[in-house]
Amino acid sequence: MRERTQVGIVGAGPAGLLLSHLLHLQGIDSIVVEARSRAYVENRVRAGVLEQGSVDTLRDAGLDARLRREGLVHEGIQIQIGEHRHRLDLKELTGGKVITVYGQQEVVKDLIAQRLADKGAILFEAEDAAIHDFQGERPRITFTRAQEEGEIACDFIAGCDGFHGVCRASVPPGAITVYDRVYPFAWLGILAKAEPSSEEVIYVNHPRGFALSSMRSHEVARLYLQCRPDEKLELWPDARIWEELHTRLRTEAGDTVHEGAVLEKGVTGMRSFVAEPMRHGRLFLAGDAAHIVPPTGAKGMNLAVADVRVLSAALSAFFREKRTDLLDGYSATCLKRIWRAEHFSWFMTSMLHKFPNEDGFGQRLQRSQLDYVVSSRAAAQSLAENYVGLPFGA
Ligand code: RFL
Ligand code: PHB
Repeated sequence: MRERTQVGIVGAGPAGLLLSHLLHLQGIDSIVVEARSRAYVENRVRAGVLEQGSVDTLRDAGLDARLRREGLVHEGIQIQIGEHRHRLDLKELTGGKVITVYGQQEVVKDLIAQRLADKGAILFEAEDAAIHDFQGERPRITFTRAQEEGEIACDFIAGCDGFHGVCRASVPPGAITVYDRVYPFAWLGILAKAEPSSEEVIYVNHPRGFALSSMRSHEVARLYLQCRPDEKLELWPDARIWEELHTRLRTEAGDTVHEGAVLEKGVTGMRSFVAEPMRHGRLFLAGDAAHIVPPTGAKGMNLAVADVRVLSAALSAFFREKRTDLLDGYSATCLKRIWRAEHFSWFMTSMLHKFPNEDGFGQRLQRSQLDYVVSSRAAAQSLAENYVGLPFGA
């Protein structure tokens, strides 16, 4: 199979799929090449929090019919220190902004349905994808699918293939600078058919380690526990997970955790990572392919949305008006938002987790920061402004 398209996209996560749709709205054609099956990408449980700007982007792109019906609008979050919960009124602190809880896999399902309804090409189960000649005028993507060799000739390649993808790895090492930090803990996450502990997302700093209570609906809870980076899931039967959740989410008012059938269980490592620049000739990296944040700030999917918003506008200016300035500015424009999110995610992670081997000085600094965030309007306002997401163009 040999095909030609304007933009060849590697990866059908939120970044690749949304880019394909935004380009379609501008009359630009693309082909998405994805290693996994449709069922796999639609059922991968990941992020849950959409910033206002991401919701607006999905709405403007006509993708919000189900999001409006099923998304849960949250006007605040809770920070729990020991057994005491404090509410941060995001809406009041940010002059009216809110977040929406809607699973990443639901965003992905909506995007795939829309691309297929628009006759968009998504090549699932494409193995051994490789990218070629992106330093020249005629880049190519090759792959194998159903035992057949495939090749896509394109004007540009969008590397939307996540942290472990092939696109970033195809850039000569000397051309990329990596900044990263690995944290000495991970998250054990479950999805459970159970009533959430609260109507809002709760971030807990507990002497036994961090915990997070979130949800996907009024009947499905999403819960996380800080664990060891090399944690073995077999050591965590459901009963042990629930016991630990009861302990860490307990408040002065008592137990707040409702148990239910565990639908999914997994361990997620925590790291901060940025690869600069995000453009290499005619290759543009977007989303997790270029940067990772620890999930404590709920920024990963939102950054993926922001990147492809910038990229689709830049590609559109190129195809319509032969303008190259927006493509030239892509990396710098995105990196400004990315570094703010990197800082915020590192800040939330540092403030909320128990660091192994932390000395008394470090523990007291952390406690002081927590007390400051829940008692000072200025500190709460800064956290809230970052959490709901900074405006585009800022
Ligand atoms: P994805 O979603 O990883 O998609 C990349 C796609 O590329 C495919 N792929 C390949 N295809 C072809 N050839 C290859 N060689 C390929 N290699 C990979 C993959 O199969 C996949 O389909 O990247 P994208 O689109 O950049 O999206 C990024 C987000 O997925 C990620 O940042 C978020 O999930 C992070 N995240 C959160 N982000 C938020 O904004 N809010 C949250 O509340 C939030 N919570 C989270 C999170 C991530 C978590 N985990 C599991 C890492 C909570 C967790 C637990
Ligand atoms: C989630 O609902 O999965 C979630 C919420 C907040 C986070 C991370 C994940 O910071």
